[in-house]
This record gives sequence, C-alpha cells and structure tokens, in this order.
Amino acid sequence: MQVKINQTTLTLVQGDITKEQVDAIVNAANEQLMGGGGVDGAIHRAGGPAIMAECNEIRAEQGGCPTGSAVITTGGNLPANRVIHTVGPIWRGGNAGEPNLLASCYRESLSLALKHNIKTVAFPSISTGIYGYPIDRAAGTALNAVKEFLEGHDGIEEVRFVLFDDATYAGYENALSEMNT
Ligand code: AR6
Repeated sequence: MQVKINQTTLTLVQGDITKEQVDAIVNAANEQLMGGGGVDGAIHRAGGPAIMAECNEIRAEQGGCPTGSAVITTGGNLPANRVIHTVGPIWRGGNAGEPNLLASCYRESLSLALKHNIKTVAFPSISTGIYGYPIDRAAGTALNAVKEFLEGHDGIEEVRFVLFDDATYAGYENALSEMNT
C-alpha cells in the first residue's frame, strides 16, 4: 500500500527490515543501546559489531538514548548505510504519556534523517513487540506522526514501514485507510 504526502511516498510493506535497500533503517532500541531481542537483535546480528561499537561510544558520551529520542550509527554490513536507533515507550495502559512518546520517536528519527541527508528511511512498528503497545493504537499514532512531519518538511523521498507479521501489517493498513491522505 502506498500514498503520497507532499513530495514523499509513504509505503507499507510486510518483511524483514534488515534486508531493506534504503539509506537508513530505524531500530526499536532500549535506552541503554545495549541490544536485545526483536528487531534490535536482528539488526545487530545482520549488521555486525560496528553498530554496537558506535552505540558504546554514544553511551560513553551521552549515557544512552532517552525514550522518545533518537541517535544514529553506521549500518555496518547491512544494505542500509545508517541505522537510526530510537526508543519507544513501554506500554503501561495508555495514560503514562505513551502516545506522545511514540509520536516523538517518529519525529525525532525523521529529523535526524533530514539532518544527515537521508532520502529513504524504513521504520519497524516501534513498541508493539516486547514493549507491548497495542498495534491498532500504535499504528494510528505512528502514521499520524509521520504524516504531520512530512506535511511540514520536504527532503525525504520515501518513508517505508516494514511490518514483520500479518497482524501488524493489517493494523497499519487499516490505520492508513482511515487517515485522510
Ligand atoms: N524486521 C521488521 N520488524 C521486525 C523484525 C524484523 N527483522 N523483527 C521483529 N520485528 P520489538 P519493541 C517487529 O520487540 O516492542 C528489544 O529487546 C516485531 O514483530 O522488536 O519496541 C529492544 O532492545 C514488532 O512488530 O520492539 C528493547 O529492549 C516490532 O518489530 C525492546 O525489545 C517491534 O518489536 C523494544 O521493544
């Protein structure tokens, strides 16, 4: 599924983000940038140790990456040149600021992409795995945050959501169909 927002193409695909041929892929990381399971584990496995080496440097310099913010490293051996690491909120029922923090992940990642002249960027579904964010709610928040950002900023050619399983893809497809694009 694909729509156009200003000059940017917004695409939904199902697949493994580590295989994507884009300038940067986004990682759903943790605040310590220590690696883990889910898409984080897959990215470090596929990209090799150069990614963790840069995460270690960032941790030494600034102590990690607070929830809702983003940092950038090399893509190591990945097809993508860069990895943008962002930290989604852990779902605590929805009244602990989760939607704002999740939206901030997308905004901060796209700001960082623009700053680094990245033209094509792929996102996973941040927070909806180990962090337990319900897919339907996350999909609406994610797509709205990206749409709002793209309405205010030119320079990114494509934002691609790479959704791992059927249920996640369906959740994003529904949310995008319901949006005014
Ligand atoms: N490509 C695309 N999406 C994937 C892939 C992949 N290769 N592998 C998993 N997903 P999660 P979170 C999907 O748990 O909820 C880690 O331990 C997955 O099916 O990766 O933000 C970190 O270190 C789900 O739809 O991220 C943190 O501690 C989505 O990616 C914590 O998990 C996100 O699931 C972050 O949890």
